[in-house]
Amino acid sequence: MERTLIIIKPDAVQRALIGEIVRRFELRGLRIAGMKFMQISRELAAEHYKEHKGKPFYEGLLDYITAAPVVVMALEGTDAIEIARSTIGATKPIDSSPGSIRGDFGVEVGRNLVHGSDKPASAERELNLFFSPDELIDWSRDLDRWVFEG
Ligand code: D4T
Repeated sequence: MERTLIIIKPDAVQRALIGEIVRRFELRGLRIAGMKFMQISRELAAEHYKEHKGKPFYEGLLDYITAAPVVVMALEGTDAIEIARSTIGATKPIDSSPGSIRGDFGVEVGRNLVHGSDKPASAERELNLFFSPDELIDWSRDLDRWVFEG
């Protein structure tokens, strides 16, 4: 089982897409381990996106992610990181397949609706940034044996 951090970004929240996006991850089979509605501070945004510091889009990225509330989710499941990223679609909506969230609802890279961790080390770092241990719940669903083989 792997965990990943998902952010339903300000554009998706403003466009009333929270339910649609949560629905897609739920129907894919990933299990929610944590979820909250929050406003990201400039400091937290800078920490989250520190690998992009100095890039031309960095300040705009911080403006965007702090512009309105977001929903953060911890999702878990077999290969949850890659599974979530395929449901989200490619970084640039123009490259995203129809059927993915960005491919169905996105146009511009700077308004790409959802974030998903890109590898296990990032997932661990990002989950620690956005959730305290007591906000993440260990539980199982009755349907898990119909989604996960193990
Ligand atoms: P996030 O991190 O938002 O889920 O996006 P990705 O994981 O898919 O992509 P990323 O880390 O490479 O980019 C982070 C963030 O920066 C924005 N961005 C990126 C941008 O505005 N212009 C650009 O040219 C690039 C490469 C979009 C996502």
